[in-house]
Amino acid sequence: MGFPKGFLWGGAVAAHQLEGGWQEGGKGVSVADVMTAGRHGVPREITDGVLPGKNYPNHEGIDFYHTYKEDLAMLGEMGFKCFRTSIAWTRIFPNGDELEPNEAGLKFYDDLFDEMHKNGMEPVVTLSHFEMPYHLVTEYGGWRNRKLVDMFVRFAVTCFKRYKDKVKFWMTFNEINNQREVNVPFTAFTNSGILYGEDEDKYQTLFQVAHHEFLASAKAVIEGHKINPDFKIGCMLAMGPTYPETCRPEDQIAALKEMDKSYFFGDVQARGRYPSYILKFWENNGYKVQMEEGDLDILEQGKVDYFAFSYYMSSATSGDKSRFKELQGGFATGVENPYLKKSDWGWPIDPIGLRYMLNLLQERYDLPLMIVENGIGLHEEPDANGEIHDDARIAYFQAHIREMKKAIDEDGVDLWGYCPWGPIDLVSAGTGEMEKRYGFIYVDKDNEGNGTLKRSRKKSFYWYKKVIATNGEDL
Ligand code: BGP
Repeated sequence: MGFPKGFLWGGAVAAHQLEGGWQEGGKGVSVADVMTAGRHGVPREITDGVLPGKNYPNHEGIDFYHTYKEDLAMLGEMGFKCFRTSIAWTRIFPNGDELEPNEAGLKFYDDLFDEMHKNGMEPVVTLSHFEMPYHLVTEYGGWRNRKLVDMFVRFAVTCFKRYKDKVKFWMTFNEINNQREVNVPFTAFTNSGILYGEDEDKYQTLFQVAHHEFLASAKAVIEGHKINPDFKIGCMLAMGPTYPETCRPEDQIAALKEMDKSYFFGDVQARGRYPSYILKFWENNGYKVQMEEGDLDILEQGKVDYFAFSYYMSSATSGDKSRFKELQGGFATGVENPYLKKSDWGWPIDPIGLRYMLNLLQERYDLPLMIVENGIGLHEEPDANGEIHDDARIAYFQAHIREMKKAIDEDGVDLWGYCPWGPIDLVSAGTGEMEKRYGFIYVDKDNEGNGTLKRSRKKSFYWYKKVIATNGEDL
């Protein structure tokens, strides 16, 4: 009973949110490098290239590019069994359209993966985590352009071949469904390198972009398995249940339709075909997705081996749209759930929603699952003794891990691992702040970029260490 032997306890980060070294080792400019720091409630600005006098937090990150040895040693001290990070596409192909990779970039990840193994961690690697070469945006129009499929596959195959004996767990695109709200420029830009035009039919573009990404992902899965049949290559979606506001049947249908917007991406990647509800939606609304002969076979052959997802919150909806409000810091609309408390950034906290989500995914896909992000962003300052007593974080994780355990013990869910987001404080993807802290390890740096970058262990560091040591028994 409890967590299975070999359960992958770890943590998750993304290259652009912590590495820094944005111009080192031959790295090219990525989309993350042209986004300024925002603030809670103030979106990040996407600039046309890198402009002088602006604050670009991802340029330095937390300097992990130079400090990864010390940082991995600290995470190793907590007993991490795995570590999820991404490969910055721009370190390997600085512009994205080169035919030959950049050796210095490849070498950096060789060393990084070696260091993880040295510290007892299995690398869990995302190929595209909210970043791509900026050149592919300016020259090709981002994922609107089918040419990106082959460029991504070249990038993927280069990584698969180089790291085939060092990395077993892969993911193609981070939160591929986190662009379904076409009114949020940030997610469309980071995931697809596109900014929608004023008069553009955004859904038409979104579906075409998604088709290209599905193809790229499926081709990567097919090629990856040829390179190493033991690879486990997963999809990665942002998932959280949408509850109906009441038991009115209209609310139930609204909730179901809302969930379909996310399932759509998982259905294609895990079931290998476009689901009937989306084909009908296209037909009814006159959307035409351009496909070439053989595309559908590629999707079918390139099904993923496991389903990875991030879980931060649930949401709620109603059949009556007049009840909708802007929620979660402007990132979503829906109705308030009066049963849940919220984080400082307005994200509802719902541990039971995680158990519910695990069940929904297990039933729908019947694949092994991996929680590759979960956590709470908090405002934190060291006290007079330089200590951080992050009891709210401990309480958050205790509650979520308890529900994971029920999903395993009582519901029969096949869960491979758990990677809390940002085990070391890093740059927030949504706001670009340092102030939205997720870590077990504190990093001395503020929103303006001031600070010594010194690392220190928070109270939760010792707590999570104990959780891992007891395989989730002592919470
Ligand atoms: C997910 C992203 C991560 C991460 C996390 C927390 O959507 O995959 O990159 O940043 O959200 O979000 P934020 O950093 O905006 O608090």
